[in-house]
Amino acid sequence: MSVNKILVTGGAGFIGSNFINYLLANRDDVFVVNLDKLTYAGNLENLKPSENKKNYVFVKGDITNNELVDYVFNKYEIKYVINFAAESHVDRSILGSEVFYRTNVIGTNVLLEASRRYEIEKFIQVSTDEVYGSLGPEGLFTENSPLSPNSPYSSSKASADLMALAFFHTFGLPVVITRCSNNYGQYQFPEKLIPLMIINSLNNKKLPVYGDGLNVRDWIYVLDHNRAVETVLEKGKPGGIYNIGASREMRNIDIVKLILKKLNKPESLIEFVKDRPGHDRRYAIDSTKIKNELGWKPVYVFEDAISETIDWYIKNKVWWERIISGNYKEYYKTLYENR
Ligand code: NAD
Ligand code: TDX
Repeated sequence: MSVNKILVTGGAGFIGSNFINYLLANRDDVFVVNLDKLTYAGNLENLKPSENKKNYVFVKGDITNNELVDYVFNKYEIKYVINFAAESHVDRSILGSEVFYRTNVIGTNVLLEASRRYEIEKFIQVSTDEVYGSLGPEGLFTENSPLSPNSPYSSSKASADLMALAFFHTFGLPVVITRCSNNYGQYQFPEKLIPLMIINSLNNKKLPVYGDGLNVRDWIYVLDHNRAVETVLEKGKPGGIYNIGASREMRNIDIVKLILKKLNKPESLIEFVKDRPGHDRRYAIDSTKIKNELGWKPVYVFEDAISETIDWYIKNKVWWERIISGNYKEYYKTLYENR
């Protein structure tokens, strides 16, 4: 299949930038338009490997802006949409939820309506395992697990999923939904667990572990997620939902200890702090469907990929120092001081 004009939204963020760099390094049958508002989480430095390519263009803008979105679809004759753009951090959604519903719900609606008008070939809604809520000690999320989101963030993502499916059922828009587990890798914004713990360790700062540290997340290397989205772009069935995961469950405290060990730092840096309100206990993904139906499977080994990720943050101090010296300081203070 030759995929051509692809609109990637949120392509200056963590997963979107890795996706664009991956796609453009591996194929020349695509033209990528990256539409990104450049919020605090968007960073064009992430796209250095792609920025000078002839089959890549960046448009700064907001997915909730109807006129701009229409202009982009029209000008670039968009045939495929991959919607990564979102407010993505649970803790920020607890501090203030409005922008989450605006971007994640209204923004998705604007993109779906434009996709109808321009009769696109496929719309991938990049969703999350968090829409399923929280698991007990046993069991896995399948695509048939009930939606039970617990945070403003995950409820906004679940809302967008339902809207996207409604556009498939009502209008026949070829929508496919992906629900991936927790990603790690290069260019992840330092507010998320793994980069936050790496950077604090490197700076000999306390490592704030929420609650008892026994919450479990199922980790996948970002490039495996990118490969899965590419597979869904080519072969995903319209109206379908695909879970994506690498079956690597870890307790938060074990991730933190692993990082400290790798960096030769003492465990005395760990500080247990007040829990996140409504903190989901455990996520774990069953990705049998995408494996059997589409032939994707993860290829990166956790131990190697986490080491590479830690090395990347060691080598790319300039990248994260610029971030943590700006508005991030205020955010960190609000969330962690006197917690
Ligand atoms: P991120 O926060 O790093 O990046 C989000 C990007 O979206 C940023 O570049 C930001 O500028 C852009 N953006 C935000 N609001 C926008 C708007 N209104 N218009 C245009 N652009 C806007 O997020 P991420 O971790 O890369 O996540 C990408 C997607 O994957 C999200 O939809 C998220 O829900 C989903 N997801 C993330 C994970 C994870 O572990 N990080 C796991 C599963 C699913
Ligand atoms: O300082 C911290 N201390 C801590 O104990 C932070 C930032 C997190 N945690 C815990 C909370 C979670 O149990 O670590 C775990 C991971 O936290 P996050 O990195 O904030 O991720 P999570 O809340 O699991 O959500 C992530 O995965 C699903 C992404 O941020 C979402 O965008 C994605 O949809």
